[in-house]
Amino acid sequence: MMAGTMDLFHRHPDNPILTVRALPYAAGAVFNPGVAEVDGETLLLMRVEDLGGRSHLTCARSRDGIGNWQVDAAPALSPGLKAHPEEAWGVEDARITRIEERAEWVIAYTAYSECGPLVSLATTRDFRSFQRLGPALPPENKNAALFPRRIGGRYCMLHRPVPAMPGIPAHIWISYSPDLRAWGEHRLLLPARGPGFWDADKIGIAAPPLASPEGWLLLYHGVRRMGAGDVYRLGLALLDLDDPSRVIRRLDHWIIGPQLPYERTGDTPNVVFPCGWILEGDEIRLYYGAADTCIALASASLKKVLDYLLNESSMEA
Ligand code: BMA
Repeated sequence: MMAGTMDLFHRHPDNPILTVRALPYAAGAVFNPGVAEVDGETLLLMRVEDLGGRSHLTCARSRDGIGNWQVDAAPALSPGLKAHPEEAWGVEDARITRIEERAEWVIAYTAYSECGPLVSLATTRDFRSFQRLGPALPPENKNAALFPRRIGGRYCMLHRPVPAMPGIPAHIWISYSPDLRAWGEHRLLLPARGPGFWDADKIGIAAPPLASPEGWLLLYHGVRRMGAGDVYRLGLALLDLDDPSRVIRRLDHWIIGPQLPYERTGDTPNVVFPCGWILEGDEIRLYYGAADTCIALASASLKKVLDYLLNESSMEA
C-alpha cells in the first residue's frame, strides 16, 4: 500500500452512525444508503432488510448528517405492488442523482425480480412521493447510477451487467438515453481486473459520478473472492468530462477496505459498500453500508483525492 492512501478518507468517530435501533419499526438491518441534500438536511435513502428477508427503502433525515436521525415511520419504496412484479424479492441499494434541469432527483435502484436483480429508476421532487419509471435494464444487472447532467444531449448511466458465462468477471458499463426510458449505445467502461488484483472478480459503481475540475470522479467497489468469502473494497477512477466513456485515470490499489469491527463483522463480513456521497465546499461526505448491517460515514478533501488520483495513478487510458 502506498504511503498516504489510508489518510485520504477519515472515518467518523461516532461510527456506525446509524443502526437498525434508530428505526421506529422492527427490521433486521439498515445499510447501503443513497444520499441527497434536501431542505438543508442530509437525507439517506436506506436499504432496510425486513424480518422476512426482503429489502425496502426508507428515508432518514439529519441536520448535521451525523446524528439525531429522524427515520420515516413508513418505507419510501416497498416491494409488493401488483404493477411492479419485478420487485418481487425486494428493492435495494438506491443511488440518488439530482438532475437540476428536471428539478428532481432520479433514483437508480436494484429491483430484485424472480429472474434476478435488474436496474429500475424512480423520480422524486420531495422524498415524500415517488414516481416509478420501471425497469431500465433487464437482469442480471445492478449497481446503477446516473450522471447529474446530460452530456451531448443524452442522459448517461453507469451499471454492472453480469455475464452469463461462468468465470467471466462483471465490469462497469456506460449507457445513454434521450429520455431516461430507452437506454442504448451500451459500452464497456471499466473492467474488473481479474486474477491478482483487489478488484478481480466484480466491480460496481459506488456513488454517482461527481463533477470535478479534473473530470468525473468515480468511486467504485471491487470484489475479490478469498478463501473465507468475498472482500468488498473501494477504488477511484476519473472520466473525461465531455466524453465519460473515456477513462483518464484509475488507481491500481484500493483506498478504503474493511478494517474496523463494524466493517469486518455482520450479516455479510468484510464489506464497505457506499451508494452515495455529498460535497460541501471541499469536503466529501461518504456514507456507506458496513457488513450489510449498519451505516457509517467517512470524509475526505476533494482536492486531496484528486491530487492523489492524478499523481499516484499507474494506469493512464
Ligand atoms: C452486493 C449487493 C449489496 C451488498 C453486497 C455485499 O451484491 O447485494 O447490496 O451489500 O453484495 O453483500
